[in-house]
Amino acid sequence: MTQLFEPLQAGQLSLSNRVVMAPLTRNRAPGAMPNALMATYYSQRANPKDGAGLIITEATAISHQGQGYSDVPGIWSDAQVAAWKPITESVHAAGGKIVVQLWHVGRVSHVDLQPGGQAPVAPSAITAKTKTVLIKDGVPQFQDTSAPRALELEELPGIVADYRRAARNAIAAGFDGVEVHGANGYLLDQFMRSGSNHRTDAYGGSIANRARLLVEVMQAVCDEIGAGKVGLRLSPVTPANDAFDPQPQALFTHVVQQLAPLKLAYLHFIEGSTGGPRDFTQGDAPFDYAAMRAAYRAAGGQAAWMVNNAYDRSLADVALSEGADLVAFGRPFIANPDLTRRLREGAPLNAPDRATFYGGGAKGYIDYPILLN
Ligand code: 8OZ
Repeated sequence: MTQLFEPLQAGQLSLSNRVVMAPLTRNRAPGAMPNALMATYYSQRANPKDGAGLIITEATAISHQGQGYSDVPGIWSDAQVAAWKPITESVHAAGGKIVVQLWHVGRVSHVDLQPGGQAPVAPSAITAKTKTVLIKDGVPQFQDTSAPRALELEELPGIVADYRRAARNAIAAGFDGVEVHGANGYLLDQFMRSGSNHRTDAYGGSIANRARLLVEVMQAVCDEIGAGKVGLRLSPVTPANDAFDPQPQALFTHVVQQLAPLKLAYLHFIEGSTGGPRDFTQGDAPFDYAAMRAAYRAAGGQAAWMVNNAYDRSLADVALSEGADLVAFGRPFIANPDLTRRLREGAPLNAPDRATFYGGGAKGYIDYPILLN
């Protein structure tokens, strides 16, 4: 028997089913301002029976400095809080639950997107071998990221404070909670992994030092809004955005053990390479997700365990039977607002159109059909 369509209490989040809409960058928020099109998009996917038990928004910048792509939304200003409100209201009116993903891109940015055209910031001044998306004259273009500068030790409390403010803003905007983006080679992941962190202060070197910023951010966010409204996304072995560490098992075991006392709502793992092979490994040995979860539970961690990456119905059922609590679906939710119904009924899925993933308007965004009758 599958549990996929049964309710779950994850911290303070009361979810009507275990199908989660994964965070998906769509680049339809010019000026970093949430808008009415986004309200339609999210509320289409919020039906408690046919849609997501939980919606995680697209990655949303906690500060102007945290921006790395054209037309992604932010949640640092009062105007942005006001603009998110109709979105959370329409999701709630449809019966859904929604958390906002809090994002600082670190070095995955471009001077054109930074305040005053300055260099992006990073743990160390090492350029990421990756691309960002700049939209010029309405056309998305992949462009090399700019050379970053290393953050000063004195600047790190300000980064933590930016996460804290974003969490406070999220609650003011009507979100049910937040997910901290600790994955995919962005700032917090850059600090955790030795490929991007060559610091010699208390935030570099040992695993405990490299995990320090993430742990401080999680504590601050939990302190601000309550841990039962907080989730975290991690991607232990992804190579996304030039992320690399030779010992991911030891690193992420330490991270989850540090988080165990916090009483988070959920932990969210991208298994393998983001949007790519599930069996991708990096570092010293194949990654053992079950061992990491066992270490977290042994340390007293009670958060719901969310899994992601290339799941379908049968893989989801296996994961739930083996101890996962929630399954996040990304690309299938782009093309199927009623994904949960389709999974339940074994109905065919609409195929997503890659050409409209990043940027544009209603096309490929709010026009995917739901099943009739
Ligand atoms: C795709 C394009 C741009 C950003 C991530 C926020 O990978 C992203 C992202 C994905 O987490």
